[in-house]
Amino acid sequence: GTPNLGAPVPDDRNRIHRTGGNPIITSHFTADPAALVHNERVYLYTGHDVAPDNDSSYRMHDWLCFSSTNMVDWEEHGSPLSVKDFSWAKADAWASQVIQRDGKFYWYVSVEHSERGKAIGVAVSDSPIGPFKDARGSALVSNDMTKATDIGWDDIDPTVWIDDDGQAYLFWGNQKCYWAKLKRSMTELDGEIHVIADDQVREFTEAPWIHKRGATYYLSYATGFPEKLSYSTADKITGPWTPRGRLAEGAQNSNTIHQAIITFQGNDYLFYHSGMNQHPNVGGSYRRTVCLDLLHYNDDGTMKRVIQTTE
Ligand code: FUB
Repeated sequence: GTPNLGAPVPDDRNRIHRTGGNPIITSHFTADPAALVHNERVYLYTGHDVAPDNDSSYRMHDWLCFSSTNMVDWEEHGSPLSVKDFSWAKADAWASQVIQRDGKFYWYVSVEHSERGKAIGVAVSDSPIGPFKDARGSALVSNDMTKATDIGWDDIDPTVWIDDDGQAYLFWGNQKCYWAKLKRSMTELDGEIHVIADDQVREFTEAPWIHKRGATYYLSYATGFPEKLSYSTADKITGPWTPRGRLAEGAQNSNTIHQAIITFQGNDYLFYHSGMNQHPNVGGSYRRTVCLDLLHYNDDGTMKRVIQTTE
């Protein structure tokens, strides 16, 4: 008979694919997607893997920006921000996110601090495609290396959220999920750093991402290693959070998966990265590539599991 190509499969998984095909970016190896909807356009901010094929370490010096009006065609906006733009940082353009407030765009990034391990910085621009410049001249979040209890690698993977009352929040972390309020300026923490209890974000590895649907807050994150995606929900941005299980299995050929979730023109989308090949180039855990699939909700507000599409 005739193969029933493209028909939805009758289970709770998302296999319908109307995004132009994975990977969505083939001009560079890209990782750690973050997406922003602004003026009917989706801005995609990514890390930039430049490790040679035989290298087993992250080689990441700058971030890239792309945009699309249809989720199929992606325009390149080059590299609007680099580790070099932070005088106090020395390496590792790791995961990031951009948010708009009061006509400005704030780009929160993970970097290696010159003296204090992994740290979070923030850059600012009048435009979503830059140019961006360091908004502080110092780290927004970093370790105090004089304290024996400080962990050198946990201040990574910022995600930022502005709640309905205008209060902004920063979530981040590795192994532990932290959050703090941000001042209206968006460039200073406001008050103490909180740690989400382990049983509220089970097996949390890294890569928190906040989104809201209706009255429900969703905190998605990478779990285990090699990473899968899981999520928790809450009635308030400050928690408590209830684990809701798996959002996606691991990404093809990559230890990490780092996701971002947006709604655009009535559809919900999951961005993540995989290690799939970009013919003729070989992909992998240090040569990743941003992918995109549709995301669907069940009637009770839980998210259907997303299966990576590979073509
Ligand atoms: O890309 C470097 C690091 O790997 C990110 O900060 C993590 O989320 C993981 O993807």
